[in-house]
Amino acid sequence: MVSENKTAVAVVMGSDSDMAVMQSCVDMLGEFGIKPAVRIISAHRTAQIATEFAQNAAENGIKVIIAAAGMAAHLAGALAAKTTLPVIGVPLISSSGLDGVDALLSTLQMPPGVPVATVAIGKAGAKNAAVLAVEILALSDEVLAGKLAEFKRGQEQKVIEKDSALQ
Ligand code: RP5
Repeated sequence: MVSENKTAVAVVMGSDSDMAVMQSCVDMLGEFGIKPAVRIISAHRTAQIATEFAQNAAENGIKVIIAAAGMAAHLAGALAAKTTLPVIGVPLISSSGLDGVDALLSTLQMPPGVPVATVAIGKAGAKNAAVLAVEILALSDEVLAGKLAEFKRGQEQKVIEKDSALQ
């Protein structure tokens, strides 16, 4: 069962400066009982380690890789180049002054044949990366599928309650 595999998801980020945002991804995975492997690996500063991580990920039990970076955000693409696992890219806002659009395009604009499933910039994207990873894993995990359905129902209920409070 995937839900019993504590390392089914890897959350990789380019720098420790990305952790503040990516903690929300880790927390969201935690809501589904998933404790990810969390790594700081840079596509540029530790390129060899990035390659080795991606090459060995499947063998190490990883099913989905979430990769987050800012600036020239090549991490998700660099990992996707070296694995057949699904890679979810999270573009982050950095000190570049470009509001994360630099990272968005760097993550998103992959050549045909090497996809990176790119989510929104920043914290919203970090949370959605976790939900998307759960959705992928839930395809072959009934327990996780149940938790996912419950999560979606809870989300719906919250909006309904907020709407009712306004009436
Ligand atoms: C990227 O460069 C990292 O993902 C981070 O978002 C950005 C800046 O890194 P630091 O200079 O803060 O380490 O590779």
